[in-house]
This record gives sequence, structure tokens and C-alpha cells, in this order.
Amino acid sequence: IENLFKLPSPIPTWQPGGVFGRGTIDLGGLQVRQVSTFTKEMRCKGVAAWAWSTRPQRVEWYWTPGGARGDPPLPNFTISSPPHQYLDAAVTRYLHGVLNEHHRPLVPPAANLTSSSPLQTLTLAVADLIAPLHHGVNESYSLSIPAAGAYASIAAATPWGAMRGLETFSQFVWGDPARVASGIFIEDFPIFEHRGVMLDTSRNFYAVDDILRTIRAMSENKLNVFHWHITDSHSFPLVVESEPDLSGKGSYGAGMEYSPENVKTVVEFGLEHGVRVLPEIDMPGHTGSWAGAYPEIVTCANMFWWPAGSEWGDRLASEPGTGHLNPLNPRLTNQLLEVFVNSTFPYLVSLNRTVVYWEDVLLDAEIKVNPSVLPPENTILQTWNNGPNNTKKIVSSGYRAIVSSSDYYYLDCGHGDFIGNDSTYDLPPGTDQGKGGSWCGPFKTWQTIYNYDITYGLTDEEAKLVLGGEVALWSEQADSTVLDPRIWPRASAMAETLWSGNRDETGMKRYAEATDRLNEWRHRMVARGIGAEPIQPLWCIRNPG
Ligand code: CP6
Repeated sequence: IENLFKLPSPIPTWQPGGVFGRGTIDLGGLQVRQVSTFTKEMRCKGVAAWAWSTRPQRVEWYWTPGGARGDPPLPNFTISSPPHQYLDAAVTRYLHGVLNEHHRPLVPPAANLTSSSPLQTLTLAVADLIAPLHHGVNESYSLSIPAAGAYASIAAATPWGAMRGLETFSQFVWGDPARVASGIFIEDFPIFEHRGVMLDTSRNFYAVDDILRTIRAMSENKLNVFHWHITDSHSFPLVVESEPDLSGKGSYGAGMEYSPENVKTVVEFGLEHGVRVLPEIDMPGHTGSWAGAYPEIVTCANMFWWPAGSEWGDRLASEPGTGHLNPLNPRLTNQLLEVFVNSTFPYLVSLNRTVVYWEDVLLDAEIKVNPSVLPPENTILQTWNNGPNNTKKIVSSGYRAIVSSSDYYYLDCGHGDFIGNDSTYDLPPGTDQGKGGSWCGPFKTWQTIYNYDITYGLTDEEAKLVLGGEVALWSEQADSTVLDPRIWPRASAMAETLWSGNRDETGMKRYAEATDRLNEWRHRMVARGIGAEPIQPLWCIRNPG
């Protein structure tokens, strides 16, 4: 087992043809095929298990020797950067990571050991130090690790781009003792500006540490939006100081609340990781949990809210019934949504805010929201389930879209029903086995996610209105025990698709070649304390065919 994770010693070189020729490599008895073209060499099995999501411009792959085992892997290594409120923390973090991470590659990259001295300094240059982490902020950077000399550099448009560059740099530090790959020049920028994870903290509670770990993993995957679905019908964990009863009566309990300090911690941690926190207090539907504090503002609260000890009236989908805010009158469902949007939207715009609605507001045929009330400049629609052309309908109406379609990006799907009292499956002896229930199945594999083209079928003009995507973890059947493996590495698949694309230079889908890089990346995430689930047995590494 030990040997499996160790770099062969001495580090093998490719024969014949070095990095770029076709040939085989001898890993002490293991024959690994090298593939032929430049593009594939950088990415394919047995060559460089390439960093996740980066966009390489030129790569000649060398290792510069690091220190001896037990020594700092990069003696005297430092990162020099301009001072910045949030970038400082990222620099400290990555310096620590580079010096202490001893990730042993599953597939040793092609290696030409150079005799140049170890890297001494990574220098960061940031063009616009005051750019805030708003939607659409420039995240581009270039990274240069020359084959010789003591200096590497990152030039970034903004601090947020510099964080992306630091992440890429960290993925070029491999092995124990650690070595830095060199002969690297990368110009990198995202295809899509909005690359998110949505987490539902209402159906089940997550500790702040779970949220922070998720945000850290997001930044390591170059994701930049944490869509925090804080409240729903089931519980109201957010402490609102002016309305203490909302969480006081609506949370699952005293230990299962997010205080203002907790929220600040999450937002600040996000900023240190280049991850914007986009909070959602779901309304006007999905507000059953508000009724503990304010039964009079939630319609049919007596149906949707059961004080301790009372009978459950409705066990549909183990939901307490969603409950609807009742701002003006007790009319339910679609007419109410119309009234809600028409009355609240102008207020939000007056605060100089852009609003993200779930797609229903536009796509549900029964809703007649006054179009003059929803100007496209301030309105973004987020897709989930309204049919195969939902993205098309949104952007062809001139609105911007965030894609989180349940057929591709719903991470919770395929984990069985959570209907509490459904007797459909209680079959008498001798009858058919039954199928078992499935909540919004099937399970979405990483390949399903990786292959999804979020602008499929759109004109170029329409495609420009697609801001990006979000994977969504609704938490009826998830909590901290399954958080990491349910998100990772499947969210990594979306992350790469939205950052550098799921196709190679010839336009071919590249998920086959992505497999080995994702496998490598998954192992590195595990080493970094993220419980990402495996995508392959280790056997595949030992028997690369
Ligand atoms: N909760 C909320 C949910 C879902 C949505 N909103 C949901 C709908 C369909 C599926 C999965 C989840 N559980 N508040 C939809 C946006 Cl398949």
C-alpha cells in the first residue's frame, strides 16, 4: 500500500521521445502507454494528470528537485504579493499548503528532472486591487513557472483572479518530498461568470464548519458562488435579531441556528476564498417554518405547522406543506405569487439590487407577473424543472439565466423516497418485488454533469445571457454525514465544464480524458480533508492498460 502512493525512485523519464513523443514508461514493471498528440499528452492517462480546470497555453513538463524528506519541501520558498484584506489570507493559506501538502500522484506525471535550483519565490502582481467580488468580476490570471531559475509569477486582473492562480500553482506541487512542476505557462480565465453550489440548510441542519469546508472545496475547484438556501418550510435556522421568534420558534433547536456572527464568518471566509455568498430566504412559498412565530402571515398555517405533540396532518413528501406568505389576502398559489412579485420587486430594485428568482416566476403559465415590473436588467431567472426548454424560454425572453436543471445538476436525486407513510411498497408475500421509491431520480453521475452543455440549442445571442450554473444539494436526505461525498467530486465536473469547458480543441467531448485527472483531483481533495467519493477502484491506476 505504501509503495502504491510513492513516486517511483528515481523518477522515471519518458522513453523515447521525452514528454512529447509516443512511447512507454517503465514504472518498475508497470508499462504505461503514452499517447501521441500534444493536447492529449498533457491530459491523458500515464502522462501528466493535469491540474483540474486550468487552461494550458504551453507546457513543457519538468520537475525541479525539492528538499529531502522531512525538510521543508521547497526550502526558503515564499510568496510575495501586494497587501490586500482578503488576498493576504489566501497567500498565507497557499504558502502553508505548498509547504505541507505531500500529494503523491496516482499516475506519476511525465518527468524530466532538471538540475535547476529549487523555486524560491512566487510573485503575485494584481492589476486592480480594489475590484470587489461582484458578479462578473475579472478572474483571469496567468501563471509562469519557468524551467530554470528561482522565480515563478502570477499576474492577475484582480485579487480574485490571483486566488485562482494560487490554486493552480498549488496543483503543480506534487510528491513527497514535494516538487514543483516547471516549464509551465498558463493563461486562464473562466467561460462562465457564475459557478455555484446551492446548499439547503433548512431540511437538515449543517454546522458552520461544514459550510466553511464546502466553501473551501469550492474555491479549490474555482467555483465562485455559494448559494445559501438558508430557510425553507422545515426549519428557519437564521437568527434575525429584529425578529427573534423566527429562529426561536422556527429552528430545529438552539444548537441548530446561524447567528449573525456565524453568517459574518461564512461571508468573510467566502471573501478569503473568492466565493461570493448569495443568501436565499425562500419566499413566498416554502415559508411554513415562519408560522411558528407568525401564524397570521402564513396562509393555512394550521395545516402546515404542527406544534410539538400534535398530529401530522399531511405527510406528503415528508414536507410540512410549503406554506405561503399572505401579504395581502388569503388567495393561494399562483395568483398570490403574482401579487407577491408585483409588490416586492420594486422595493428590491429601489435598494439597487439584482433579484434572482426561481424560473417559475417567468415560466409557470398560470403566473401573470406584470412584465413591466420585471425588467431584464434587474432580473435573473434560475432554472430547475420547468421542462427541457426552460433555459431557452428564459433567455429568448431577454432575461439572464442561471442553470441548475434537475436533470443534470441536482445532487440529491436518486437517493430514494422520503415519503413517510407510503404503503405502495408494502407488498404481500408472493407478489412482485416492487420498484422502490425514488425522489427525482435517477442519480446524476459525474459524467452526466460533465457532459451537460448549459447553452445547448441557444443562439449565440441567447447564450450570452446564460451566466453560468449551480449544482444544487436539497437536503431532505442529506446532512453532514453525507455532505462531502454527495457534492464532491461531482461538483468538480460542473466546475471544469463552466471554467474551461468539457470539449477539447477539436470540439470533441473530453470526459474520457477527464477521468484520470478527476481521479487524481479527487485523491488530492481527500488529502485536503474533503470527503470526496471515489470514481474508480485503485486497480485502474495499477493496471492502466
Ligand atoms: N425545495 C425548494 C425543493 C425543490 C425546490 N425548491 C426541489 C424541487 C424539485 C426537485 C428537487 C428539489 N426541494 N425550496 C425547487 C426549486 Cl426534483
